[in-house]
Amino acid sequence: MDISFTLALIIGLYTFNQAVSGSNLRERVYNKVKNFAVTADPFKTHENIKSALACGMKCTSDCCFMANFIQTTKRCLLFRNLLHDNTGYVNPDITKWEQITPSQGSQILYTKSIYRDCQEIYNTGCDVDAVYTIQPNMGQPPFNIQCDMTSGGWDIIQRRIDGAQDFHFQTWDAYKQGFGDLQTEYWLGNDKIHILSNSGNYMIDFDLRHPNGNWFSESYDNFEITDESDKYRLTIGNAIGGDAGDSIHGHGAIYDPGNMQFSTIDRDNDGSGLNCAEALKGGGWWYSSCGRVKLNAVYSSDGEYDTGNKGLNWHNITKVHLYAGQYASIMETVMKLKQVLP
Ligand SMILES: [Ca+2]
Repeated sequence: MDISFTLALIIGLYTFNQAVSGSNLRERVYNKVKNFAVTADPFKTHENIKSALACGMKCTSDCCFMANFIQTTKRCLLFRNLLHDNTGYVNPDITKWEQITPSQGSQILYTKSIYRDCQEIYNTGCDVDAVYTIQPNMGQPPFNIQCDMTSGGWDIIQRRIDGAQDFHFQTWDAYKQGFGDLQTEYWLGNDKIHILSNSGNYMIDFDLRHPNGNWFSESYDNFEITDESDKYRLTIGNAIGGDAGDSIHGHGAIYDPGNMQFSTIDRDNDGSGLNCAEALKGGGWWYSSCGRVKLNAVYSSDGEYDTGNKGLNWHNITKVHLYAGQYASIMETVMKLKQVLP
């Protein structure tokens, strides 16, 4: 590609991008990137596309945030999330459209602006549940997250579906970085939860599926955690609605995770003589001594909370709503944040 054509292409795409994203709340100009990997599959692939500009034009709807045009094959790949480097972080120096790896036949990238959270993406008119890239704090790296758009743009920080992903044996560092698959079961990571929850006034919602099939939920205001230097200490406000019952604050100080630091099987920061994370098969959590909520615990596939402490607990549901004569174990969980806008 000669220089004049490249320039024309850049000007064309730049004009185009300004037109489609001029109303974005967090307009952002990207720089160049040399090494990248796309960590998600494209949600759509167009064949026989004539130009990068035509490919970019395909990325104006369907919650598309990145287009990758491969000149050699004339393929146009559309993504919901943005570029990633090998650590899983979005490269902060990505470009709106940049000719990359010319030796492999030029690929040209086009990305839209990046948003602070799922609610901002939802407010652009995007209502597809998927993995998106957000940047809650402009001074910190962006990251990917599954957005619950069905409920209006919530940031999912934890999700369990069937127990395929272990949560119990994960170390402090694993909880710090995050683990699992953003498409299915995962813990977002304490560093990211810290960044997100400190970038505004966030509420948290717990969605919980009982083995009898019913979903329950409970919401709390003022959710945030400190950074690693304070061991991700939890602030969680009052229960503000839902039908699950208040298992966070409702059972007394010895069970209350509020103001507690995070503990894992290899880091005991709880208020008990035991290591709650290990002794209760509880996985990483903000244990006091110990707690009435245990959503990162060893999964119980039969829906029963057994005598060996195997199972996911939300006391007001699992004890009150008995299952097969035993305590129940929660089958599916979602922990999700949403900014309370002034
Ligand atoms: Ca302890």
